[in-house]
Amino acid sequence: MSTRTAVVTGASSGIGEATARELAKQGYHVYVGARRFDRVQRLAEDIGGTALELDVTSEDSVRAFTDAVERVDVLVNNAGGAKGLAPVLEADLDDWRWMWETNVVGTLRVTKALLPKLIASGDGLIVTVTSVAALHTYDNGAGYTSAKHAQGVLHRTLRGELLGQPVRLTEIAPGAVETEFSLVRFDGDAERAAKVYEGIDPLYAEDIAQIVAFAASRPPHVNLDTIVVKPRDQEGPGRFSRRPAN
Ligand code: NJP
Repeated sequence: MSTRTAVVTGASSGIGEATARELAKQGYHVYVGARRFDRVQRLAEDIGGTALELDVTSEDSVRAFTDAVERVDVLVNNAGGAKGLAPVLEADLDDWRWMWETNVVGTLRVTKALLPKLIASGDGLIVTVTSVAALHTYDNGAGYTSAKHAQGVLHRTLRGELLGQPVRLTEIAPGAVETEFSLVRFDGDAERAAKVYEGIDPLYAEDIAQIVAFAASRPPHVNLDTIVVKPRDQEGPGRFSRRPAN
């Protein structure tokens, strides 16, 4: 049997990088894409995969990336993130555009381009990393929550549209995972980013990667539809139990 192949978008850090490592451990040849090519190149060397530059907001970049992938059994739509935390009254339109272009249209571009190959694989799987922000709203978060809701709707719509095709769809909606996510959200402000995880035991990228690998290792007739995963210390997007600072 030929080697099963996975594609992980946004594999230069966090959940994407950990997922690529986990799938490689399961025997997949993994195509890893992100804008920071040096990082995905190092990762690909480590796991015996293939690194490709990928900007999901660019039509040309997605075309070059998806053309280079000959076969795909598992697609992990992971590239994404948040920019800013502002009430609607003060919304930064560029931040909103970034979030919608990356999380929503980016997922659409990559999925649309790889769908024929996923179907042709005979047992395809699309994993989309959305968020608890795809299921709930929170104050000052509408740019991100609306984008993640839309990304979730895109993914869930495909579940119906692909009925009868040999493709499974799994949405993973995580709560707080300690990655570069908050650093990106707060424009490189490390102190502010660290506060998000202060006094809690957050999830780590590996926790999500193991869930992706579990979904991928189910037999073809088993579709894990939606997996919501949060730290024990988190009840909802903005509701945490925090240990007091020393
Ligand atoms: O964050 P981070 P996570 N084209 O910042 C890539 C969701 N999530 O691992 O291009 C291609 O470490 C970026 O690569 P680069 C979240 O919304 C997280 O936590 O080199 N790739 C990097 O590899 C996201 O969908 C939390 O900058 C692009 C990766 O995305 C997913 O989990 C909670 C790109 C981001 O890695 C992974 O995020 C939650 C582009 N245009 C949902 N733009 C959480 N961490 O708490 C960015 O509910 N990337």
